[in-house]
Amino acid sequence: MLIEKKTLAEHNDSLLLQHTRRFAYTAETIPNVKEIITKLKAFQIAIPSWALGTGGTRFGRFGGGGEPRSLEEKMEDVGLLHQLNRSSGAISLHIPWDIPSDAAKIRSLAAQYDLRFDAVNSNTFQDQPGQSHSYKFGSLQHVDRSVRKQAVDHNIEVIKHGIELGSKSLTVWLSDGSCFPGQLNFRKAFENTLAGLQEIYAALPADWKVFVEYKAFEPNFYSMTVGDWGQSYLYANKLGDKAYTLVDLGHHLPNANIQQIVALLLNEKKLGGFHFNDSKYGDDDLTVGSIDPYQLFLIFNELVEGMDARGMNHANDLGWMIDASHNVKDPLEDLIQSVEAIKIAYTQALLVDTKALVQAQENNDVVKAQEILQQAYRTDVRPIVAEARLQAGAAIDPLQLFRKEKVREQLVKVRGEKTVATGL
Ligand SMILES: [Mn+2]
Repeated sequence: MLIEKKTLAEHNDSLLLQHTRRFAYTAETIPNVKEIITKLKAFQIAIPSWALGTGGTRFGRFGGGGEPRSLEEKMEDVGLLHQLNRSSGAISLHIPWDIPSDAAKIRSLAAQYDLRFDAVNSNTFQDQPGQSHSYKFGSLQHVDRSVRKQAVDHNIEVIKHGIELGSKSLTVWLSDGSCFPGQLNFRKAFENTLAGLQEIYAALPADWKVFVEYKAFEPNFYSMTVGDWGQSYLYANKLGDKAYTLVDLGHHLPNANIQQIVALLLNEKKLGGFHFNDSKYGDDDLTVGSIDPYQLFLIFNELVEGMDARGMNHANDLGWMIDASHNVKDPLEDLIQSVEAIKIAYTQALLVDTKALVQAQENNDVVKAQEILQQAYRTDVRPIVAEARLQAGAAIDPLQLFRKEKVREQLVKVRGEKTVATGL
Protein backbone atom coordinates (compact mmCIF):
# COMPACT_ATOMS: atom_id res chain seq x y z
CA MET A 1 0.00 0.00 0.00
CA LEU A 2 1.01 3.59 -0.58
CA ILE A 3 -0.18 6.64 1.33
CA GLU A 4 -2.53 8.88 -0.63
CA LYS A 5 -0.88 12.04 -1.92
CA LYS A 6 -3.54 14.16 -0.25
CA THR A 7 -2.88 12.52 3.13
CA LEU A 8 0.86 13.08 2.78
CA ALA A 9 0.28 16.75 1.93
CA GLU A 10 -2.03 17.18 4.93
CA HIS A 11 0.60 15.65 7.21
CA ASN A 12 3.24 18.07 5.93
CA ASP A 13 0.86 21.04 6.20
CA SER A 14 0.12 20.20 9.82
CA LEU A 15 3.83 20.24 10.72
CA LEU A 16 5.02 22.97 8.36
CA LEU A 17 4.98 25.95 10.69
CA GLN A 18 6.89 24.19 13.46
CA HIS A 19 9.32 22.65 10.96
CA THR A 20 10.00 25.98 9.22
CA ARG A 21 10.90 27.61 12.55
CA ARG A 22 13.22 24.77 13.57
CA PHE A 23 14.89 24.63 10.18
CA ALA A 24 15.45 28.41 10.06
CA TYR A 25 17.08 28.29 13.50
CA THR A 26 19.44 25.46 12.49
CA ALA A 27 20.20 26.76 9.00
CA GLU A 28 21.21 30.16 10.34
CA THR A 29 24.54 28.82 11.59
CA ILE A 30 25.28 26.56 8.61
CA PRO A 31 26.45 28.50 5.56
CA ASN A 32 26.51 25.49 3.19
CA VAL A 33 23.10 24.16 4.20
CA LYS A 34 21.79 24.18 0.60
CA GLU A 35 24.70 22.05 -0.58
CA ILE A 36 24.12 19.62 2.31
CA ILE A 37 20.44 19.29 1.39
CA THR A 38 21.34 18.54 -2.24
CA LYS A 39 23.64 15.74 -1.05
CA LEU A 40 21.01 14.39 1.33
CA LYS A 41 18.39 14.21 -1.42
CA ALA A 42 20.76 12.18 -3.61
CA PHE A 43 21.74 9.76 -0.83
CA GLN A 44 19.77 6.49 -0.99
CA ILE A 45 20.05 3.50 1.33
CA ALA A 46 19.15 0.05 0.04
CA ILE A 47 16.70 -2.03 2.04
CA PRO A 48 17.38 -5.78 2.19
CA SER A 49 14.46 -7.99 1.22
CA TRP A 50 14.94 -9.97 4.46
CA ALA A 51 14.43 -6.98 6.78
CA LEU A 52 10.71 -6.59 6.07
CA GLY A 53 9.57 -9.46 8.22
CA THR A 54 10.06 -9.92 11.94
CA GLY A 55 13.46 -11.45 12.58
CA GLY A 56 14.18 -13.78 15.41
CA THR A 57 16.90 -15.32 17.44
CA ARG A 58 17.92 -18.96 17.61
CA PHE A 59 15.58 -19.19 20.61
CA GLY A 60 12.39 -18.03 18.99
CA ARG A 61 10.57 -15.79 16.64
CA PHE A 62 7.60 -13.61 17.51
CA GLY A 63 5.85 -12.50 14.34
CA GLY A 64 4.12 -9.16 14.23
CA GLY A 65 1.41 -9.72 11.64
CA GLY A 66 0.94 -8.24 8.20
CA GLU A 67 4.35 -9.40 7.04
CA PRO A 68 4.98 -9.54 3.30
CA ARG A 69 4.13 -12.95 1.83
CA SER A 70 5.98 -12.58 -1.44
CA LEU A 71 8.71 -10.62 -3.19
CA GLU A 72 5.99 -8.38 -4.63
CA GLU A 73 4.75 -7.52 -1.13
CA LYS A 74 8.30 -6.90 0.08
CA MET A 75 8.74 -4.43 -2.77
CA GLU A 76 5.45 -2.84 -1.84
CA ASP A 77 6.81 -2.31 1.69
CA VAL A 78 10.05 -0.77 0.40
CA GLY A 79 7.97 1.38 -1.96
CA LEU A 80 5.99 2.69 1.01
CA LEU A 81 9.17 3.35 2.97
CA HIS A 82 10.60 5.23 0.00
CA GLN A 83 7.42 7.27 -0.30
CA LEU A 84 7.71 8.24 3.37
CA ASN A 85 11.39 9.24 3.31
CA ARG A 86 12.53 9.40 -0.37
CA SER A 87 15.77 7.86 0.88
CA SER A 88 15.10 4.14 0.44
CA GLY A 89 15.01 3.94 -3.35
CA ALA A 90 16.74 0.57 -3.64
CA ILE A 91 16.19 -3.04 -2.65
CA SER A 92 18.78 -5.75 -2.11
CA LEU A 93 17.57 -9.26 -2.90
CA HIS A 94 18.57 -12.47 -1.25
CA ILE A 95 18.61 -15.60 -3.40
CA PRO A 96 17.00 -18.11 -2.99
CA TRP A 97 14.69 -16.44 -0.45
CA ASP A 98 13.47 -14.01 -3.10
CA ILE A 99 13.86 -15.46 -6.56
CA PRO A 100 12.42 -13.07 -9.18
CA SER A 101 10.71 -15.78 -11.24
CA ASP A 102 9.17 -13.20 -13.61
CA ALA A 103 11.96 -10.64 -13.96
CA ALA A 104 10.04 -8.36 -16.35
CA LYS A 105 7.12 -8.11 -13.93
CA ILE A 106 9.42 -7.44 -10.96
CA ARG A 107 11.28 -4.78 -12.95
CA SER A 108 8.07 -2.96 -13.84
CA LEU A 109 6.89 -3.15 -10.22
CA ALA A 110 10.21 -1.60 -9.16
CA ALA A 111 9.73 1.21 -11.69
CA GLN A 112 6.25 1.82 -10.30
CA TYR A 113 7.71 2.34 -6.80
CA ASP A 114 10.76 4.19 -8.15
CA LEU A 115 13.15 1.53 -6.81
CA ARG A 116 16.35 0.17 -8.28
CA PHE A 117 18.03 -3.13 -7.48
CA ASP A 118 21.12 -2.94 -5.34
CA ALA A 119 23.52 -5.85 -4.68
CA VAL A 120 22.16 -9.37 -5.00
CA ASN A 121 23.09 -11.71 -2.16
CA SER A 122 23.95 -15.40 -2.45
CA ASN A 123 23.28 -18.02 0.20
CA THR A 124 25.61 -20.94 0.83
CA PHE A 125 25.00 -20.96 4.58
CA GLN A 126 21.79 -23.02 4.45
CA ASP A 127 20.82 -26.20 2.65
CA GLN A 128 17.85 -25.76 0.33
CA PRO A 129 15.28 -28.49 -0.39
CA GLY A 130 16.46 -30.80 -3.16
CA GLN A 131 20.06 -29.61 -2.99
CA SER A 132 22.61 -32.32 -3.95
CA HIS A 133 25.32 -31.52 -1.39
CA SER A 134 25.24 -30.14 2.14
CA TYR A 135 27.01 -27.00 3.36
CA LYS A 136 27.32 -28.41 6.87
CA PHE A 137 31.11 -28.28 6.62
CA GLY A 138 31.34 -25.17 4.50
CA SER A 139 30.80 -24.17 0.91
CA LEU A 140 33.71 -22.64 -1.02
CA GLN A 141 36.21 -23.94 1.56
CA HIS A 142 34.85 -27.50 1.47
CA VAL A 143 37.22 -30.47 1.17
CA ASP A 144 34.92 -31.99 -1.50
CA ARG A 145 35.24 -30.46 -4.96
CA SER A 146 31.58 -31.16 -5.82
CA VAL A 147 30.34 -29.09 -2.85
CA ARG A 148 32.60 -26.24 -3.90
CA LYS A 149 31.28 -26.46 -7.46
CA GLN A 150 27.69 -26.36 -6.24
CA ALA A 151 28.46 -23.16 -4.29
CA VAL A 152 30.19 -21.56 -7.29
CA ASP A 153 27.28 -22.48 -9.59
CA HIS A 154 24.79 -20.98 -7.12
CA ASN A 155 26.69 -17.67 -7.08
CA ILE A 156 26.76 -17.60 -10.88
CA GLU A 157 23.00 -18.18 -10.91
CA VAL A 158 22.55 -15.27 -8.48
CA ILE A 159 24.56 -13.04 -10.85
CA LYS A 160 22.19 -14.07 -13.68
CA HIS A 161 19.14 -13.06 -11.61
CA GLY A 162 20.86 -9.77 -10.86
CA ILE A 163 21.58 -9.08 -14.53
CA GLU A 164 17.89 -9.56 -15.35
CA LEU A 165 16.94 -6.96 -12.73
CA GLY A 166 19.62 -4.39 -13.53
CA SER A 167 21.62 -5.01 -10.37
CA LYS A 168 25.34 -4.19 -10.57
CA SER A 169 26.91 -6.08 -7.69
CA LEU A 170 27.06 -9.39 -5.87
CA THR A 171 27.60 -9.69 -2.13
CA VAL A 172 29.18 -12.93 -0.97
CA TRP A 173 29.00 -13.71 2.71
CA LEU A 174 30.38 -17.10 3.65
CA SER A 175 29.56 -18.81 6.91
CA ASP A 176 32.56 -21.10 6.23
CA GLY A 177 34.95 -21.81 9.05
CA SER A 178 35.39 -24.29 11.86
CA CYS A 179 34.07 -24.84 15.35
CA PHE A 180 36.96 -26.82 16.82
CA PRO A 181 40.75 -26.79 16.66
CA GLY A 182 42.06 -29.29 14.14
CA GLN A 183 38.80 -29.41 12.19
CA LEU A 184 40.15 -27.37 9.31
CA ASN A 185 43.40 -26.79 7.52
CA PHE A 186 43.37 -22.97 7.43
CA ARG A 187 45.72 -22.75 4.46
CA LYS A 188 43.74 -25.19 2.31
CA ALA A 189 40.42 -23.59 3.33
CA PHE A 190 41.76 -20.21 2.21
CA GLU A 191 43.06 -21.60 -1.09
CA ASN A 192 39.82 -23.44 -1.89
CA THR A 193 37.81 -20.32 -1.06
CA LEU A 194 40.03 -18.13 -3.21
CA ALA A 195 39.76 -20.56 -6.15
CA GLY A 196 35.95 -20.54 -5.84
CA LEU A 197 35.80 -16.76 -5.62
CA GLN A 198 38.00 -16.57 -8.72
CA GLU A 199 35.49 -18.68 -10.67
CA ILE A 200 32.65 -16.43 -9.47
CA TYR A 201 34.68 -13.34 -10.30
CA ALA A 202 35.23 -14.62 -13.85
CA ALA A 203 31.43 -14.75 -14.31
CA LEU A 204 30.92 -11.08 -13.35
CA PRO A 205 29.82 -8.72 -16.12
CA ALA A 206 32.34 -5.98 -16.94
CA ASP A 207 30.44 -3.26 -15.05
CA TRP A 208 29.77 -5.34 -11.92
CA LYS A 209 31.44 -5.42 -8.52
CA VAL A 210 31.72 -8.29 -6.07
CA PHE A 211 31.69 -7.53 -2.34
CA VAL A 212 33.43 -9.96 0.01
CA GLU A 213 31.79 -9.64 3.42
CA TYR A 214 33.67 -10.72 6.54
CA LYS A 215 32.48 -11.75 9.97
CA ALA A 216 34.46 -12.45 13.14
CA PHE A 217 32.42 -15.37 14.45
CA GLU A 218 29.09 -17.19 14.17
CA PRO A 219 27.95 -19.66 12.95
CA ASN A 220 31.50 -20.94 13.33
CA PHE A 221 33.13 -20.26 16.69
CA TYR A 222 36.76 -21.29 16.31
CA SER A 223 37.62 -19.83 12.91
CA MET A 224 35.88 -18.02 10.09
CA THR A 225 37.42 -18.37 6.64
CA VAL A 226 36.62 -14.71 5.91
CA GLY A 227 36.91 -13.59 9.52
CA ASP A 228 38.10 -10.01 9.38
CA TRP A 229 38.84 -7.11 7.07
CA GLY A 230 42.40 -8.31 6.52
CA GLN A 231 41.26 -11.65 5.16
CA SER A 232 38.55 -10.02 3.04
CA TYR A 233 41.15 -7.56 1.72
CA LEU A 234 43.46 -10.46 0.80
CA TYR A 235 40.71 -12.11 -1.26
CA ALA A 236 39.62 -8.82 -2.85
CA ASN A 237 43.18 -7.90 -3.70
CA LYS A 238 43.94 -11.28 -5.29
CA LEU A 239 40.67 -11.28 -7.23
CA GLY A 240 41.14 -7.94 -9.02
CA ASP A 241 39.74 -4.45 -9.55
CA LYS A 242 36.08 -5.47 -9.45
CA ALA A 243 36.41 -7.06 -5.99
CA TYR A 244 35.92 -5.08 -2.80
CA THR A 245 35.58 -5.55 0.94
CA LEU A 246 32.14 -5.06 2.46
CA VAL A 247 31.95 -3.79 6.02
CA ASP A 248 29.02 -4.98 8.13
CA LEU A 249 29.12 -2.96 11.33
CA GLY A 250 28.07 -5.89 13.51
CA HIS A 251 30.68 -8.31 12.17
CA HIS A 252 33.58 -7.17 14.36
CA LEU A 253 34.93 -8.21 17.71
CA PRO A 254 33.85 -5.88 20.53
CA ASN A 255 35.51 -2.43 20.56
CA ALA A 256 37.06 -2.79 17.10
CA ASN A 257 37.94 0.61 15.64
CA ILE A 258 35.67 0.33 12.60
CA GLN A 259 36.28 3.93 11.55
CA GLN A 260 40.00 3.23 11.15
CA ILE A 261 39.28 0.07 9.13
CA VAL A 262 37.00 2.09 6.87
CA ALA A 263 39.58 4.86 6.39
CA LEU A 264 42.31 2.42 5.34
CA LEU A 265 40.12 0.32 3.03
CA LEU A 266 38.87 3.48 1.34
CA ASN A 267 42.42 4.71 0.89
CA GLU A 268 43.40 1.39 -0.71
CA LYS A 269 40.40 1.65 -3.12
CA LYS A 270 39.04 -1.57 -1.67
CA LEU A 271 36.02 -0.39 0.31
CA GLY A 272 32.94 -1.56 -1.59
CA GLY A 273 30.09 -0.82 0.70
CA PHE A 274 28.31 -1.07 3.99
CA HIS A 275 25.82 -3.13 5.88
CA PHE A 276 24.49 -0.79 8.56
CA ASN A 277 23.16 -1.99 11.90
CA ASP A 278 24.16 -1.50 15.52
CA SER A 279 25.26 -3.79 18.31
CA LYS A 280 26.26 -3.87 21.93
CA TYR A 281 27.84 -7.32 22.16
CA GLY A 282 28.20 -9.11 18.83
CA ASP A 283 26.23 -9.36 15.62
CA ASP A 284 23.13 -8.05 17.38
CA ASP A 285 21.52 -6.59 14.23
CA LEU A 286 19.96 -3.75 16.20
CA THR A 287 18.52 -0.56 14.73
CA VAL A 288 21.22 1.67 13.22
CA GLY A 289 22.31 4.35 15.68
CA SER A 290 20.38 2.85 18.59
CA ILE A 291 23.41 1.90 20.72
CA ASP A 292 26.37 3.96 19.58
CA PRO A 293 25.39 6.89 17.34
CA TYR A 294 28.76 8.55 18.02
CA GLN A 295 30.58 5.63 16.40
CA LEU A 296 28.25 5.90 13.40
CA PHE A 297 29.14 9.59 13.12
CA LEU A 298 32.88 8.85 13.39
CA ILE A 299 32.54 6.25 10.61
CA PHE A 300 30.75 8.76 8.39
CA ASN A 301 33.39 11.34 9.21
CA GLU A 302 36.05 9.00 7.78
CA LEU A 303 33.84 8.19 4.81
CA VAL A 304 33.20 11.81 3.88
CA GLU A 305 36.84 12.81 4.40
CA GLY A 306 38.13 9.81 2.44
CA MET A 307 35.62 10.07 -0.41
CA ASP A 308 36.26 13.80 -0.78
CA ALA A 309 40.02 13.21 -0.80
CA ARG A 310 39.53 10.87 -3.77
CA GLY A 311 36.85 12.92 -5.52
CA MET A 312 34.24 10.20 -5.07
CA ASN A 313 30.48 10.64 -5.40
CA HIS A 314 28.96 10.13 -1.95
CA ALA A 315 25.69 8.76 -3.26
CA ASN A 316 26.87 6.31 -5.90
CA ASP A 317 30.48 5.23 -5.45
CA LEU A 318 29.91 2.96 -2.44
CA GLY A 319 27.09 0.51 -1.72
CA TRP A 320 24.89 1.70 1.17
CA MET A 321 22.70 -1.00 2.68
CA ILE A 322 20.96 -1.84 5.91
CA ASP A 323 21.41 -5.35 7.29
CA ALA A 324 19.31 -5.87 10.36
CA SER A 325 16.62 -8.16 11.66
CA HIS A 326 14.16 -7.50 14.41
CA ASN A 327 12.45 -9.40 17.10
CA VAL A 328 10.62 -6.76 19.11
CA LYS A 329 9.87 -3.92 16.67
CA ASP A 330 7.64 -3.42 13.68
CA PRO A 331 10.14 -4.00 10.84
CA LEU A 332 8.96 -0.95 8.87
CA GLU A 333 9.13 1.36 11.88
CA ASP A 334 12.59 0.02 12.58
CA LEU A 335 13.72 0.73 9.02
CA ILE A 336 12.33 4.28 9.25
CA GLN A 337 14.50 4.76 12.35
CA SER A 338 17.57 3.18 10.74
CA VAL A 339 17.42 5.29 7.59
CA GLU A 340 16.95 8.41 9.71
CA ALA A 341 19.97 7.53 11.88
CA ILE A 342 22.16 7.07 8.78
CA LYS A 343 21.08 10.41 7.34
CA ILE A 344 21.67 12.19 10.64
CA ALA A 345 25.21 10.77 10.92
CA TYR A 346 25.93 11.65 7.28
CA THR A 347 24.70 15.23 7.80
CA GLN A 348 26.78 15.64 10.95
CA ALA A 349 29.86 14.42 9.07
CA LEU A 350 29.17 17.03 6.38
CA LEU A 351 29.25 19.70 9.11
CA VAL A 352 32.80 18.92 10.24
CA ASP A 353 35.10 21.90 9.75
CA THR A 354 37.67 19.95 7.74
CA LYS A 355 40.15 22.81 7.32
CA ALA A 356 40.20 23.57 11.03
CA LEU A 357 40.56 19.86 11.82
CA VAL A 358 43.57 19.50 9.52
CA GLN A 359 45.13 22.52 11.20
CA ALA A 360 44.49 21.11 14.68
CA GLN A 361 46.05 17.81 13.62
CA GLU A 362 49.11 19.55 12.15
CA ASN A 363 49.54 21.43 15.44
CA ASN A 364 48.97 18.33 17.59
CA ASP A 365 46.10 20.26 19.19
CA VAL A 366 44.23 17.27 20.55
CA VAL A 367 41.68 19.30 22.48
CA LYS A 368 40.77 21.42 19.47
CA ALA A 369 40.46 18.32 17.24
CA GLN A 370 37.99 16.74 19.65
CA GLU A 371 36.04 20.01 19.94
CA ILE A 372 35.70 20.22 16.14
CA LEU A 373 34.29 16.70 15.83
CA GLN A 374 31.95 17.10 18.78
CA GLN A 375 30.75 20.50 17.57
CA ALA A 376 29.43 18.69 14.48
CA TYR A 377 28.14 15.66 16.37
CA ARG A 378 26.27 17.71 18.95
CA THR A 379 24.47 19.82 16.37
CA ASP A 380 20.82 18.84 16.12
CA VAL A 381 20.63 18.26 12.36
CA ARG A 382 17.17 16.67 12.37
CA PRO A 383 15.51 19.80 10.87
CA ILE A 384 17.99 19.65 7.94
CA VAL A 385 17.22 16.00 7.29
CA ALA A 386 13.50 16.77 7.50
CA GLU A 387 13.87 19.72 5.11
CA ALA A 388 15.64 17.47 2.56
CA ARG A 389 12.74 15.02 2.87
CA LEU A 390 10.16 17.76 2.45
CA GLN A 391 11.91 19.12 -0.64
CA ALA A 392 12.05 15.59 -2.09
CA GLY A 393 8.29 15.20 -1.66
CA ALA A 394 8.38 12.91 1.37
CA ALA A 395 6.97 13.26 4.87
CA ILE A 396 8.35 15.71 7.44
CA ASP A 397 7.89 13.01 10.10
CA PRO A 398 7.68 9.55 8.46
CA LEU A 399 7.16 7.63 11.71
CA GLN A 400 4.32 9.89 12.86
CA LEU A 401 2.56 9.52 9.50
CA PHE A 402 3.09 5.73 9.47
CA ARG A 403 1.43 5.47 12.88
CA LYS A 404 -1.34 7.98 12.22
CA GLU A 405 -2.36 6.16 9.05
CA LYS A 406 -2.32 2.84 10.93
CA VAL A 407 -0.27 1.27 8.14
CA ARG A 408 0.50 -1.93 10.00
CA GLU A 409 -3.15 -2.47 10.94
CA GLN A 410 -4.07 -2.09 7.28
CA LEU A 411 -1.37 -4.54 6.22
CA VAL A 412 -2.62 -7.07 8.77
CA LYS A 413 -6.12 -6.75 7.30
CA VAL A 414 -4.86 -7.53 3.81
CA ARG A 415 -2.12 -10.04 4.58
CA GLY A 416 -3.33 -11.59 7.80
CA GLU A 417 -2.08 -11.97 11.34
CA LYS A 418 0.12 -15.03 10.89
CA THR A 419 2.11 -14.41 7.74
CA VAL A 420 5.81 -15.18 7.67
CA ALA A 421 8.15 -13.41 5.26
CA THR A 422 10.19 -15.80 3.11
CA GLY A 423 13.65 -16.55 4.44
CA LEU A 424 12.70 -16.06 8.08
MN1 LIG B 1 25.67 -8.29 6.42
